[in-house]
Amino acid sequence: MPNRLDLPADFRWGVSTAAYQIEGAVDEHGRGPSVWDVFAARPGVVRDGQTGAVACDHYRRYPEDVALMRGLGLDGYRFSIAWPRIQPTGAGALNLAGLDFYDRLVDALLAAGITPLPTLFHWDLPQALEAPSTSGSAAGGGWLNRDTAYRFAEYAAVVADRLGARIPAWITLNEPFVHMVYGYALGIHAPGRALMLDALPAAHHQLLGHGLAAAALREQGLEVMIANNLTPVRPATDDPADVVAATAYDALHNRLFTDPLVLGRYPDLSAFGVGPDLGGSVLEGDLKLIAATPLDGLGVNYYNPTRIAAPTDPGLPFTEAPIEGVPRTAFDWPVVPDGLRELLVGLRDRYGAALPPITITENGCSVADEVHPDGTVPDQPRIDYLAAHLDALAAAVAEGVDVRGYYTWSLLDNYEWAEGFSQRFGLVHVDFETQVRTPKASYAWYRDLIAAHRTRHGG
Ligand code: IFM
Repeated sequence: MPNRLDLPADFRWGVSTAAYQIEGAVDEHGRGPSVWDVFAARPGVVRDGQTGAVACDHYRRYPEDVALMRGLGLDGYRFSIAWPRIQPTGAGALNLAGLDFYDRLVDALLAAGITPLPTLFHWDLPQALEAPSTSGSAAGGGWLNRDTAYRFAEYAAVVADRLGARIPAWITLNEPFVHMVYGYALGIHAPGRALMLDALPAAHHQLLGHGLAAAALREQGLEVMIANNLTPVRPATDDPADVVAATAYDALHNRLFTDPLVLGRYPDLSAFGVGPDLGGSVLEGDLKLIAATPLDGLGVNYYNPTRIAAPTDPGLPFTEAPIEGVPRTAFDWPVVPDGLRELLVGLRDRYGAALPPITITENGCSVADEVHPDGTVPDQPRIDYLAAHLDALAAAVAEGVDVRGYYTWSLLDNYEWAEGFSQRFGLVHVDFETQVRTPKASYAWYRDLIAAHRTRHGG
């Protein structure tokens, strides 16, 4: 059986974070409000009313965090750029102080020998694009509004213009599926809209934004990626009704966000009563535009498989069924490492030669970590999780899937959206009162793995 040390010699090791989850400093140096600032301030929507106003204070403490990354021996660091730091109202005038922060961060990373891998949008939309009435902006409705896709491309172009010479590859969007479902269909995340299937235009407009931004990035000679949250979908039983439900769910979760990029078309969503124009949002030429700039890499965020059964009520064509008999994370997510192999091999089988090279842009688990009196954080469940997933990844590579790198989620414990600070995903423990960083046992394990992999390949 191949294992993680068998991953290819040029395999790239990294960690991932996102702006609102770590930066804090939400009012600093001209940053405008984001939908998350406004949403998290609403009573009852986030556990214990917590917000990302301070988070890990990374905006000020980034030199210490880059030093931690250097200690790991990373090849790459995936972070996100906060759009409201660059364009406080989501359009027009640039906030140079905001750009300067990422300029300094990029310099620090390069000095540490770490390649920056920025994500342009990880859910912190400028609030002005959501609610024009409060901001005077021309647009509104966030990603429900087609105009947001064009604003996004403008923002991508200006950021790339400033930073592109030092950063070869760029990720446009993070997890457009999760953003659509949690933000627009269920209202669990910002901007808190609960539109159910009427949220579908937010899927199309994000993908349109990707296509427009991808063209702008490519014009500057840059490589383009997207980070999709993908899941292998397993029917609960082999009953045909469960299989049909699983096919419908797979179309919504996986194919809706990958088929248009790779195949230039949307999947069949008729099981949802939705036509090919996704609620009237798809206009002539859009799909061509979305696929026009081929992806240089597909980012895959994997956490767990999904088990699907026939619907129990008429609202949706599926029901989610529990996955039993496996370990669970602190978040109660099932731990199924082989699901990663299954997902990757399934993508290769589905898209064949059209599948771009893959990078795992997120994978990790939350553990109820505590700093022990001797200063250690013994997070063995995380080590077990990472080791098993990397072995599953090596198995997929041995089966011929082209996977170029692995970025674990996350460097630091951070703000886990509606769960506040209750879910710790970091290799490094953060005391959110004092901001003291304490590397966990998994930090040393990951550092040693990266070193052992290099030694194995003569590096
Ligand atoms: O913290 C999130 C991240 O922002 C997006 N992907 C999943 C992570 C864990 O829930």
